[in-house]
Amino acid sequence: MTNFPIRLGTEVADALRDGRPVVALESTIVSHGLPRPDNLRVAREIEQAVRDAGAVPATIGMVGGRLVVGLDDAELTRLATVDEVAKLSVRDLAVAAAIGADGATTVAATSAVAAAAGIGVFATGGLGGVHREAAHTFDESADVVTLARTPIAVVCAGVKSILDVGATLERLETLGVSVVGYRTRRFPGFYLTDAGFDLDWSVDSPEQVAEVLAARAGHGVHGGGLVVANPLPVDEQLDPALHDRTLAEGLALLERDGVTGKAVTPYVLAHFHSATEGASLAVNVRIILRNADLAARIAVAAAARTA
Ligand code: PSU
Ligand code: MN
Repeated sequence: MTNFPIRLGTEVADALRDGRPVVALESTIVSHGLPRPDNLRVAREIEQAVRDAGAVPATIGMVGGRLVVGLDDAELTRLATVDEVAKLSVRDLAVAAAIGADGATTVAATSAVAAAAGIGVFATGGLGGVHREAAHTFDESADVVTLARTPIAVVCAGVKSILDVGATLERLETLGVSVVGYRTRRFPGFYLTDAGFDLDWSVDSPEQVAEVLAARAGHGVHGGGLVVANPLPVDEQLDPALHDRTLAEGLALLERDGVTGKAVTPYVLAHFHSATEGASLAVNVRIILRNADLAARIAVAAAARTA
């Protein structure tokens, strides 16, 4: 079976071999989270933000059944523009590989694949989590349970504000996922600077995050993930009134159209992007670029410790 091994992009393979900083990036944001044609441009900008901060970007996805860590530009373009790109969580990876599918990896799948490839830092927009109707629907993103067992630092602007943020934080606590605020003791709400929940811990610098990662490796106790919650500055967030209105509409449409399963998140995000006439898209892009920059600086600090 030639399809099964993970293929490392050349630049990523070289960097990992030499102990240079690498940042994993997901592809579901590109294929399902951002509207075309902005998605491809933004995917390239995210990679550039990682490079500008001194690390090598490794965008992860599946092309023709082959898992790739460090998609090249043609592969990135394919995942951004082809219609038949599956949204792949961890459970989908082997099936999609066997079938020879094209697929984009979620936070869960990207984390698992990145860790398997030896990458310790990952940047995304907002984590998946517990959905608001989860008490009835049981809809909780596999991002949560995967982070419980995957040793990776994920830089994000909290969890998506379309979710039940409090319930998600409780689940992260139960499952033993570490959560630190980056220069804040308040958990961010993705489009919004503050989701309304306190955090126990705050870190001040990329070096301090690298210190946390080194301490965990040194203790050998904790095999799970570290969430580094990086809020947008208040003056860059989506207008809270517009946010709340759009979210209420989006949730009502979800109900009306009977959307369930993995279609839920892309559906609500697409509603935001069209209903806010691009305002949420601009905010979403800023979130990802800021997280890519911070993740790269963390990877640089972590690589400097081991050099
Ligand atoms: N963050 C974004 N945009 C996205 C996502 C996260 O800014 O599109 C994606 C991630 O890939 C995340 C997924 O893992 O949404 C969560 O989907 P679900 O709720 O079906 O697990
Ligand atoms: Mn779900």
